[in-house]
Amino acid sequence: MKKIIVTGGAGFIGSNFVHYVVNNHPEVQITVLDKLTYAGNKENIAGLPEDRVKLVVGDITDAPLVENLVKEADAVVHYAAESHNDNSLKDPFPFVQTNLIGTYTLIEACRKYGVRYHHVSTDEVYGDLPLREDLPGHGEGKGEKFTAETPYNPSSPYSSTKAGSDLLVRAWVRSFGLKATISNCSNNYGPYQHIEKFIPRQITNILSGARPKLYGNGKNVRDWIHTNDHSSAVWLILTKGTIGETYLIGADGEEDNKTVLELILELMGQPKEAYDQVKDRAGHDLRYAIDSSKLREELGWQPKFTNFREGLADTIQWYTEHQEWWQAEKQAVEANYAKNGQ
Ligand code: NAD
Ligand code: TDX
Repeated sequence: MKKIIVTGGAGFIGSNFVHYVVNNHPEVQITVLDKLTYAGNKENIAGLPEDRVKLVVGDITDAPLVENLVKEADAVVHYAAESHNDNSLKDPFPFVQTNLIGTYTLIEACRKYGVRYHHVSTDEVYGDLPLREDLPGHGEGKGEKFTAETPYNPSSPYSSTKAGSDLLVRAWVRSFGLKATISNCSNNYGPYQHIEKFIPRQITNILSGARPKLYGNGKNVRDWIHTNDHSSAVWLILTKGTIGETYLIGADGEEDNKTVLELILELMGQPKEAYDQVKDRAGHDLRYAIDSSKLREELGWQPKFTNFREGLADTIQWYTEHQEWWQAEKQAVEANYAKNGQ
């Protein structure tokens, strides 16, 4: 595994993965293929050694470009996507184009040149779970977290296109012998996350003197994982995973949104109630929770960044120290939300 292509390597999770590989696997050379949409930023991978990381600005739906890169590579790790649920509710087309046609273009090239492929996906393909408080035994029983056997049941245009892309990969493995693995991870947090997403939006609101915005009653639960733990899991699956298998990645980090917001407010020295409740998201998934025992037992993976309070404090510090990274976009992102009453 000497030469890898990382699609979406200028986005949030992809760029953290590029940093992870550069820091931990000195023998690996990385080509980042990224369109630099509003969510991609070449600053995210600036300053890395030029002999190890090359950025190609291009679209994963561009088949000739993709083929030219893939034929020279040992593996493709596919992160590029349209990734924000709220955007997918306003305009689903780019999600269909990038998430479905883009994945199709990559797996066709990998099949043609016999290249190893890892598909990065989300727990949202499984739909949502009831809140623990509504379950007998408060959700400790079997079947109350997502596993690789949970039926697909996506809710939003975003998650349905991710689900479709996973199914393309599964079919290419079975029908064409594509050398692929799939991972479905829970909600990531950490540096370089776009300020449209929940945690960075609230931190940058407070830093800008605006009030945080909580959708609905804030009881919705997300299973938070530090993006560095996601990176270590993807590297392990890429190098030690069984072809054709799906691995769920999660670090037992369930928290409801109101609790996360109150923790951000506390860590930033604000009163607990200094936020606005705004219009709920249409079709808002209630709870996600990952059972990652397969990854832990078969591949020996363990998350390292499991102290959420500490991870959040570090993330707040990162946004505080990198205001030039997000400030130019803040007004436009908030104006867009305001149009929707959020
Ligand atoms: P992001 O929106 O921050 O980054 C996406 C990147 O893909 C950007 O750099 C963008 O420029 C690039 N891109 C978009 N369309 C492209 C195209 N057509 N061609 C080439 N590049 C293109 O997303 P993220 O949050 O870092 O998510 C990365 C991946 O991880 C996605 O596949 C997402 O579904 C998955 N995932 C995300 C989370 C999460 O919590 N954010 C959790 C599980 C899985
Ligand atoms: O301002 C906000 N207020 C709020 O209450 C925003 C932006 C979000 N929320 C809520 C909605 C969700 O319950 O916070 C939760 C997290 O929202 P997002 O950051 O938009 O993430 P989510 O919709 O859960 O999806 C994320 O995790 C799974 C990523 O964006 C996806 O790419 C990934 O697949």
